[in-house]
Amino acid sequence: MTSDKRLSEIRIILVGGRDVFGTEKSGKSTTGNIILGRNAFEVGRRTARSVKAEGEVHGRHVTVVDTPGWVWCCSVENTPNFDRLEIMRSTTLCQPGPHAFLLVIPVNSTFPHICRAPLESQLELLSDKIWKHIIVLFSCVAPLKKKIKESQDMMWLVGKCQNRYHFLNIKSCADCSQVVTLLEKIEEMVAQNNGHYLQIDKGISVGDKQDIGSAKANRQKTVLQACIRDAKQHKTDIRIVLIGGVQGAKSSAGNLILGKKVFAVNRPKTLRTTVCCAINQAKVHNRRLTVVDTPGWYYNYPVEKTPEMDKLEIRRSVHLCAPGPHVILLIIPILACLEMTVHTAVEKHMGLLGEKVWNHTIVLFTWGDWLGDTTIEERIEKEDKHLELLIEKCGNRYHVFNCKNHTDRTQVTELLEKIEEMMIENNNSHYVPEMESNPCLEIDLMLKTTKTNMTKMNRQTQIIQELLREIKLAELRIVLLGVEDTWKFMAGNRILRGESLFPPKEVHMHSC
Ligand SMILES: Nc1nc2c(ncn2[C@@H]2O[C@H](COP(=O)(O)OP(=O)(O)OP(=O)(O)O)[C@@H](O)[C@H]2O)c(=O)[nH]1
Ligand SMILES: [Mg+2]
Repeated sequence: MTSDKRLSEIRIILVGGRDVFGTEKSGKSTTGNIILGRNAFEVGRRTARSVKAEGEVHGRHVTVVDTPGWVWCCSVENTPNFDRLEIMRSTTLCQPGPHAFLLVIPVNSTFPHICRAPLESQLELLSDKIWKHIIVLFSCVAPLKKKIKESQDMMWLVGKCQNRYHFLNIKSCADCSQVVTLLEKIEEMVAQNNGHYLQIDKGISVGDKQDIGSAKANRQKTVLQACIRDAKQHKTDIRIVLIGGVQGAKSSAGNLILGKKVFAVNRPKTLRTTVCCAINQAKVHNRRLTVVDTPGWYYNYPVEKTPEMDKLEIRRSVHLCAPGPHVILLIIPILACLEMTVHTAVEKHMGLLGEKVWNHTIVLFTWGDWLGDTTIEERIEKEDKHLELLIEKCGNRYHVFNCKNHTDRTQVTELLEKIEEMMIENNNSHYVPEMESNPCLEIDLMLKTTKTNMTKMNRQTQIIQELLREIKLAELRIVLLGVEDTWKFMAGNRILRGESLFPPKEVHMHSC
């Protein structure tokens, strides 16, 4: 590379998502540390805010900004506001503008087709001209060019960036040459952009962060006042119902509360794990705890679209712990975004239990590790007003769980204290289930009908399978029909991931 392309100063923003059910991190902070040649960014926990670090690197002054990762398959609209704002704030940390965005992806991860549109929405939120300034950085332990070439989606991504990519061996911090080559690739890209860095017009001012402070203080005060009240009075028997959307960590929270793995989490090859209510008990901190786990609903589904069986199960949950639960824990994963449709779905599904349920409900935020160094109060402030309204509906009661951390039992004791305070506010009364119709009888009837239908369906599947076995096709084109995109996407993905009985050799998915 010619010396006239060399820059005295380089400003870089690291961006990328997280695969929540797979490898998790993309490796942005590690990448930043390798570029700067020192431990400038914390790698032990999630990066929840944009952070800047700088240093002299191979004769250039290099500024690196690390940013929070979004969930790869979530578009901007489904990303919590706090994360969105922090990603946008990254640009204000490298004024007058970044020369390069490094889109960090672990080379071993899959980047499925469904992540394309979310990725575009996330990046284009920063600027519609951003693609001219991106280099795909494959974090790896060995360059795997073949792997990229084999993946249509990776090739699409590299193509979007005009074939700019770089392999960074994250296990080889001592190898300076890989950083020098990366800096040269950035300089090459800047030269192609006529020496320009990216001028951002959509960024937010750093000052935005300041108004978080006072609101946070107010909220913490309310929580503190509630905590002081009667904190020493322990109840001996507490009945708990867990309720919330699918994959929100209901079962994980149940296991954390009971201190043992009794509810199933992550059943392989299923879209959701808990399909009917389950009940378990344990003695915890001198209290006898009964926990009922329930099937979840799909987050933005109106209650009318939730299967009748699930609705009955949700209603049955409060009957399972007779005479009624002391608390309903409404599970909200921190990585979810609570906008209008989701909010309505929560209210309507909670409504299945009756109007009085709110007096006995505590919001339990799960995925506490997603907070990084931020607090839940900061995030509530930045989130859509619907989340605030929902918490208000629950008498401003909320708590945070990191279900991955089983050693920190204080998160459970603090929750139990909050439950006991709420019980005192409710004059020690538990929630009394509405008795007009008995969901248990309704479920019995439904099960009988379902059994007959299943027998019919199994026979039909058998016939189709036999037919397919006889006709050997080189190519198989399938049209998925149905009302809801989510279901079709899920079914499509299962087929494309090779979970079907007859996976075609080469697969393409088109949406109409
Ligand atoms: N990082 C992180 N992952 C979590 C946490 N809690 C749960 N998970 C993961 O989230 C996924 C779903 O957890 P579950 O407890 O099965 O969630 P659920 O709401 O019971 O799911 P369904 O029964 O399928 O509706 C699992 O892969 C868990 O390992 C958490 O606090 N942090
Ligand atoms: Mg579950």
